[in-house]
Amino acid sequence: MHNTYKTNVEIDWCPGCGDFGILNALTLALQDLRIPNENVVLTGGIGCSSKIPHYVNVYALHTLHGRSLVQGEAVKMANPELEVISVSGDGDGLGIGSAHLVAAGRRNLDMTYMIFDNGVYGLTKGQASPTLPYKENIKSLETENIKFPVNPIFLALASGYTFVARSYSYNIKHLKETIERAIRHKGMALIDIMQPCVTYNNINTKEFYDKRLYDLEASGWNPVVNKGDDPSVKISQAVQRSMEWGDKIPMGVFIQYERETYAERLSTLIHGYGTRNMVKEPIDQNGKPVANIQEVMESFF
Ligand SMILES: Cc1ncc(C[n+]2csc(CCOP(=O)(O)OP(=O)(O)O)c2C)c(N)n1
Ligand SMILES: [Mg+2]
Repeated sequence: MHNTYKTNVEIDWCPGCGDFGILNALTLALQDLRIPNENVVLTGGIGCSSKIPHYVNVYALHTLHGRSLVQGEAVKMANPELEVISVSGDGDGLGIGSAHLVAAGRRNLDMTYMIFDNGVYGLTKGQASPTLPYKENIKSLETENIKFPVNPIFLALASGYTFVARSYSYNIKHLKETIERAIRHKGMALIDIMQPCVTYNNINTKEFYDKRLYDLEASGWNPVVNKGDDPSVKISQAVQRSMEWGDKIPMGVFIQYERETYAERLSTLIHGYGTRNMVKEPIDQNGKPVANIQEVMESFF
C-alpha cells in the first residue's frame, strides 16, 4: 500500500542513520491506525532527529532547541481533538529540554513523546549528549566522557509518564507496534528509541544493540497496571528493570497505567473545557470571530 504519510521533501540524514527506521515505523503506525493526516500534529525541536516533521505528511512544527514537547502540549491543550506527537533528540529532550520533559509527565496530557537516542548531539558534530555512558570514548570526542548519563526510562517513571517504553530504530516491527500502543494509550507516553548515529558514535552501533537488546515483555514482564490499582509497586519494579544496561538491555513497555489526564482535571476548573472546542468557533472570511467572544469566554470561566 502506498505510504501517504511521507512527504517528498529531500531527506538530509546521513546514509544508514537510525532515523530512517523511525520515519518508516512512525508513518506505518499512522497508516495502520488510519488517523487522517490532517488530524495529526508532529512537533520537533532542533537536531538531526528534529527534522522529521518535514518528512511526515501531517501538520508540523519545527520549533526551538528543547521546545518540541512544550509546543506539542500547547497544541494539544488548544485543540484536544488532535493527535499530537512530539519528537526530540536526546540532547533536545534530556539536555536543554529536560525541565519540559519532567513537567509534561506531571501534566499527563493524552499525547506521545518520542526521543531519538543516539548518545550524541548529531547535528552539531557529535558532542556527548546526556545519555552517553560514562567513560565512553566515541570517535567524535577528544577524551572519554567524564559525565554520568541520565536514564530516560527512570526519569520518565519518576516524572509521572503513564506509558514508558524503549524501542529500537532497526526493529521497525517492534517500534511501529510500540508507537501504536503509545498513541492508543490515554495519557502521556514516552518512547526512548535506541538510534545509532553512524557518523559520530562508533560504540553504540547497530552491532552493539543487535547483540544486547532483548524483548522485556516476551521474557515475562507485564507492564500493565489494572485500572484502579495503585501503580507504585509496578513503578518501583519498572525502575529496577530500567537499571539493566550491560550485556543485556531490555526493550519494550516498562509500564502502562491510567491516571486522570490534564484535560480531565482542567475540565473541573474550566467549565466546558473538553466539551466545547474553542478552535471550532466559527470565523468570517476575514478571519474575524463570528461568535461573540465575550460570551464564549464567559462560558469557559
Ligand atoms: C538554544 C540553543 N542552544 C544550542 C543550540 C545548538 N544545537 C543545535 S542541535 C543541538 C543538539 C542536537 O542533539 P540532539 O537533540 O541529540 O539531536 P541529534 O542531532 O543527535 O538527532 C545543539 C546543541 C541551538 N540550536 N539552540
Ligand atoms: Mg542525539
